[in-house]
Amino acid sequence: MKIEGKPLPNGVMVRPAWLNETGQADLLTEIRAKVAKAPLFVPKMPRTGKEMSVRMTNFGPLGWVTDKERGYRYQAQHPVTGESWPDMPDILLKLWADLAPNAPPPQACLVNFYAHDAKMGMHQDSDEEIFDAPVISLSLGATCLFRVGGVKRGGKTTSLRLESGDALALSGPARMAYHGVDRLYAGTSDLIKDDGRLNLTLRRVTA
Ligand SMILES: O=C(O)CCC(=O)C(=O)O
Ligand SMILES: [Mn+2]
Repeated sequence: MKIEGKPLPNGVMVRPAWLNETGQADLLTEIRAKVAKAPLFVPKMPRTGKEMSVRMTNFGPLGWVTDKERGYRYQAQHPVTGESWPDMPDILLKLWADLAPNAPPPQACLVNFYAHDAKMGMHQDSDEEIFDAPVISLSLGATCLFRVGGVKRGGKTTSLRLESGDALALSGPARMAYHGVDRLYAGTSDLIKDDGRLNLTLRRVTA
């Protein structure tokens, strides 16, 4: 993790190298087996149907999905296979317990796959029914430039590099902070081929 300039906004917490290299490789193996049953799909923007640049799937009782017709939502089934989502890897439940010991367990784990040229626009995580639990994520593979601002769109932002194994939490005053991924850096990790990146994002959805 390397912060570009300014300090992190209140409520943004980074745990550099939360997961070591062996743990990252083991988690990737586990993710591959689960993704074989719940394949990556292309999320599409509500109304316009524009494709997002990440490919995604979910683990856990609920999954976040989006399509042109029905927009952003949580559902218990994979939109293509109709099957329940695979269970969350235990190490991610440990991550949640470590960083959010007082919060109820996470219900959704978004799995975002970034090819070398993928990015994610600035957005708030706001489709949950409750916002008192943090959003916690783990990065694997290529380093990315992550950007976080305040709770209003267009305010000042801070950029930081998230490396493979780094964990990030948005909690309290930063739970509704705008954030996004501006770019990936080639040649920063050998974990995922062709400079790819995976982000696992854990969220509590209901009270
Ligand atoms: O890839 C990341 O680090 C961020 C992912 C994200 O913000 C999301 O899935 O809502
Ligand atoms: Mn987000």
